[in-house]
Amino acid sequence: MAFQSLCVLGLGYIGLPTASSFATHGLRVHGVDVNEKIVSTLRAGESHLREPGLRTLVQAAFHSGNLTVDQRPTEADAFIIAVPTPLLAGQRADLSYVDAAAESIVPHLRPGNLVILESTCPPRTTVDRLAPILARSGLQPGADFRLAYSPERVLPGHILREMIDNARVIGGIDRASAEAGRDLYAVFVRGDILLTDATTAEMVKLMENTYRDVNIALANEFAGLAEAFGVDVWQAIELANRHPRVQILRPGPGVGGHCIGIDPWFLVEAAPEMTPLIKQARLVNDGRPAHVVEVLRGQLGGQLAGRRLAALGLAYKSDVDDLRQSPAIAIVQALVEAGAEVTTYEPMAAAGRVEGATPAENLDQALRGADALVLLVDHKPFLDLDPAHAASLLSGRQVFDMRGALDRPAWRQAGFELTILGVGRDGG
Ligand code: SAJ
Repeated sequence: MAFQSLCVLGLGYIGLPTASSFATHGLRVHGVDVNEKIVSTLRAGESHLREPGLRTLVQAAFHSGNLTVDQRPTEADAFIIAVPTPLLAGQRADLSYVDAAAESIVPHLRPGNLVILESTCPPRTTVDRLAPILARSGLQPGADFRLAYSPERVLPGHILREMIDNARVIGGIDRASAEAGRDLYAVFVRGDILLTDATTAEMVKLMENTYRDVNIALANEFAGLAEAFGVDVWQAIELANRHPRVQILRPGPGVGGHCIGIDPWFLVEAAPEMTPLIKQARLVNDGRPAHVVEVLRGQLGGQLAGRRLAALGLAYKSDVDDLRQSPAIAIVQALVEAGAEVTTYEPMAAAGRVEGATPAENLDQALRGADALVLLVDHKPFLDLDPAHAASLLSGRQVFDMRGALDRPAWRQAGFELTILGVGRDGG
């Protein structure tokens, strides 16, 4: 199948680069976002998201004359739905954005069209939920139009490269739908394009992120054990990973972002009695911010009230500007609640704020006069921080490395007492 025009619904971290890539590859692309502010920002030639290379790509897409943006969809050869699927209270998937996007397509759907869902969804969403909504057009999925599920799999911070190079799974409601999906993505995807059915593709996506969540939970549990047994977990992991069939991930202050901390719940919600391990991993990772707060409390003489803490990083992981479900934010909130005087600094998202904490405009401002430095996110500028310079600004000499990322000898040399996540009293 050949495609001339495309409508992309949702212009977030996935929809915007996807729409822009198709536009720079010659398709006429109509990008849709219900948020007026996002549409006007894009029309002004700016990107509302910070992701390496994205601004340049979006500008190239507009310059090509192939990209338009609006709050409403239009007719097109193909539609891609890339809207969020957040969690509701009670850890249930919120599919209202998917429903609304599908409903907005209905009046524009024509025979021969292709509809692709990219949003992460519980198993069977494409077949049991999306197909019936689209059938309200009077057209039958499969017989009159093609319908497929194709999960995005890109890593924030590396989206542009991974969107092109990663293998892409396309699950059709029938073979012709999967093949139509392949023909569309082959426009810019260089990785393998693997065809399957829609529900398998949904499961694949959930399995990938659940696999990562469970493995991070394991690393976090090891970190706790190392703290209890006087072991340096970072050294232990490095040694264990020399085994040819072991690859332990990194412990940390928790799992944030819009994907890994959410998607496993879609499986738990769908089959609670069949997912004790998946649920437990979620609980382990969600318990990490509280653990970090206890580590700080313990090292600061059992008392957080009145302590002046410089909290470095609010994003959910290094070198991204995304603050969604960030464990760093949960930790700062808890420290503020415990009475600590917290100054935060987030170089990737200047607008990042936590109620009750003081946002600093730069690193020096964050450090000046603080009793302790608390590294919550391993952003590059923090790893490049010169300990001697930090010593000239901080009042106290305590450093909490909650990512196991700092250069220990350099910080100790500058006179700091280090507390490293996952390192017991005798370790490190
Ligand atoms: N984290 C750890 N230890 C690790 C790895 C990560 O504590 O060893 C933490 C991070 O600090 C962060 C969270 O986990 O808070 C998630 O970070 P991540 O880099 O593992 O993943 P995401 O959420 O940025 O992107 C994931 C990716 N999925 C997999 O690697 C299986 C990406 O490929 C998906 O496209 C993305 O979810 C998504 O959109 O679903």
